[in-house]
Amino acid sequence: MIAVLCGGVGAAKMLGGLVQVVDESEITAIVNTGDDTVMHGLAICPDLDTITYTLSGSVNPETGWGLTGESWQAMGALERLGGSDRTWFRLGDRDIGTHLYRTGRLAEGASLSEVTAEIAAAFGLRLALVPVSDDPIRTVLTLPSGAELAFQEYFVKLRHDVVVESVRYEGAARARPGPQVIEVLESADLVVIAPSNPVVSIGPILAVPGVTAVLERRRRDVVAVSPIVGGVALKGPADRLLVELGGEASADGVARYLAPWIGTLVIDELDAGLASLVADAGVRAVVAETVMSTPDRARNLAHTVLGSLGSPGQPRESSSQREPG
Ligand code: FO1
Repeated sequence: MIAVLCGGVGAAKMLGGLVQVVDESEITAIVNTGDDTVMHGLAICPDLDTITYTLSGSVNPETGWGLTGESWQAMGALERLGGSDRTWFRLGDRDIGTHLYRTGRLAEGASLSEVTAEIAAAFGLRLALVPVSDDPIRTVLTLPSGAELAFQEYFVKLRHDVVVESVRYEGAARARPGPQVIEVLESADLVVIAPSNPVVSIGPILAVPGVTAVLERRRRDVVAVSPIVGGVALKGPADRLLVELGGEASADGVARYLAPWIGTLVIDELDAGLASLVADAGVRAVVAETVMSTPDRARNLAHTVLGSLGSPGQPRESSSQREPG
């Protein structure tokens, strides 16, 4: 069984590659909920939905989130009533159906894990899609002025075009891991950290009590894919956030950021020259084509990730691998 720690778009593509090479039922996706929000009273879980829509073939290919072939009647009606202050976060008519269902089921007393499994099944998914916690976690970004932004205000309303001084994951310290999370991390043959933003997508997962303890223990079985290629994030603000929070926007910067919890980092061919710096961080570097611009490339990357720990019985450590400290 393979456990995958997931954010949104990059993780959805990675999962799309993995399901081409292993049976979908062998995969558990443990998903960030720090981006979750309530808009107009509706419970919205962008990363869970992005994965559901992508794997079911119904994601909007232009945005990577939301549904394909959407209409926007509800947003138009809302705009007439409340103006753009109410419609900066765009909810398509069909997408709203998902949020109505989730909100209704949560109000009936179902847990987020239960509702997520129901939605995933309705979209035909066979993998286990699990929120990292059923308790609310909210990523909050603090600006140099001291002002605080909820994640979607930062990401969508301000188009992540502001300098961030610090990030916190509200609620994470007291959040209980989702029902299967720790057990899956303990028993998985391999734990994959998808090429998602290390700060705002993977960070909230790592902040849930119990998660890092398992990863530290199982570090040699944990492989991450760098979301930074050639010094830039393929999507979103990962490059700027890493720098703003005192790290570096590079494959080796990702290695140093994740070093306590990963034994291997898959880095892009463009960054092959950084492999020794990754090794200096105590992380084994595997060089591959990591940009998943087509389903074939996602499948190839999945092969690399699955093969990165070597075959059973084979030594896992290459000469460039060093344990930290
Ligand atoms: N991203 C945007 O850039 N603009 C939007 O209006 C927007 C709406 C939206 C609605 C539902 C949903 O599930 C995702 C949505 N996203 C939107 C994407 C979302 O903000 C990000 O993909 C993630 O939170 C970051 O992983």
